[in-house]
Amino acid sequence: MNSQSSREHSGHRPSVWRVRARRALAACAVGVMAAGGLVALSGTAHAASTLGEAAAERGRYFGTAVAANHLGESDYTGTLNREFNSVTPENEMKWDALEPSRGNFTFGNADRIVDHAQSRGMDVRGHTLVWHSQLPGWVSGLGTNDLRSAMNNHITRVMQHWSGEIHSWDVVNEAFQDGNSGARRSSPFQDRLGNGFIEEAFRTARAADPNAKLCYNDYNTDGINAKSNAVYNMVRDFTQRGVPIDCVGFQSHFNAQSPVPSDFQQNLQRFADLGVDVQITELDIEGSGTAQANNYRNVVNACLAVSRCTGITVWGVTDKYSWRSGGTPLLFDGNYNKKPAYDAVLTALGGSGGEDPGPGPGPGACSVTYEQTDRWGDRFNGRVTVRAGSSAISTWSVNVTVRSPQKISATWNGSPTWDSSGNVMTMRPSGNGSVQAGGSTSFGFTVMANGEWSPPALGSCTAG
Ligand code: 9MR
Repeated sequence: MNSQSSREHSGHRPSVWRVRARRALAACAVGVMAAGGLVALSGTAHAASTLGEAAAERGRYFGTAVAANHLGESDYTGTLNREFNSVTPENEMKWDALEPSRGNFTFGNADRIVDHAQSRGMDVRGHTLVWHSQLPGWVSGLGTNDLRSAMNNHITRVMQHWSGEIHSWDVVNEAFQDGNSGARRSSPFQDRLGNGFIEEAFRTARAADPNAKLCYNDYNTDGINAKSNAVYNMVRDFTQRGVPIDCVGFQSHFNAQSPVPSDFQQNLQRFADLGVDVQITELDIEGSGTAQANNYRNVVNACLAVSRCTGITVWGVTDKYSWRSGGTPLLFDGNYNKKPAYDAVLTALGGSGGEDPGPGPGPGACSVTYEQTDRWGDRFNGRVTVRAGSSAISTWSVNVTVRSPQKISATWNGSPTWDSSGNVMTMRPSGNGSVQAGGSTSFGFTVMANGEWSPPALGSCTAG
């Protein structure tokens, strides 16, 4: 069924704008808290405790690939709704799903995902319009003129169906060969329409939905190599000639054979320097435990270090449904438990814990939580909340360790001393340090990043 007209008349308008407005308000609230300096908090401090919320506080989205047939599973949807603020349909927007025979469009499964996302205020990435894979046989069988018109018709019909509702579209996917040649991949589009098919697809896409960001998306382009050089040269050529392109997607499927490259950040940055946004679009990393967590942390830190890296999407909610069936590459295990990689990502984003702090520490003890309250181009503010347990404490101390070359340039609401390296600050109360049972107090500080944006490490709280 062609549901285009029903959708166009259903009054759907872009969720994107609502999301933007909400994020602006949230950022503003954080700024006001920070500007107020200060404060003895009572009750529990609020740190971003989900991936989406933490990423939003860093001006980015955190998304996941979603499969429509899992939306009825409560753990799946519960995790999706709680943690993520962007979705990419994993297969439902591919050519074989949307136009299985010429001119017959089937939008139903993809609509379910878009509707779900909109009802929760999530962004949607569109994936993907022109790709050699999951391409129905009827397309491969067309001659040159027919193929050109089928490609442009497909782009136009699909983009207009969700006009204004898709944050970014992967207009062309995986058009370059694997390996080291930097050459184009053979496909019906490449073989019949020649090198110009990518440019033509982007021009058609811009006309079809001027509100969508238009991305080129590929894999094994995450580091600097012959393939990413070829994509880079194409994007540079497009930007020089005014061919419409807004973003480049780096799929970031990593495993032992294809590890996170050490020049990942440098590669993202060189594309960003061309004047396009960069996005991490299909992140998954095989492995487990600390090693996997460290790899995820490196990827998040690379994105955070590049101001035009606008968001990260992991390629699935849970290991249970990953396309890498044996690889446990995602942030939630098969039972939807958070993995160490989850904690690493949340912490790298400046979030905290993710867990309810619960009833708090016992008598005569205290606990601490950290949150980033603001960030500028060269520095960020952090706040540590000290919470008393089930009895009052008369004083407290906490170690805060920043990572060189970071330096703490200012503090408030506490009396600091430093170790000889200058990286470990011991904070004690500046006056009366008593905190009533179950109550809390907080201190704050400014960290000059000097290029290093990881959050400080907190020692445990010592009560007096
Ligand atoms: O995750 C997708 C899997 O369910 C499909 O069977 C597969 C078919 O090609 O595509 C997977 O997603 C791919 C994505 O669309 C493009 N980049 C590589 C992804 C993993 O193969």
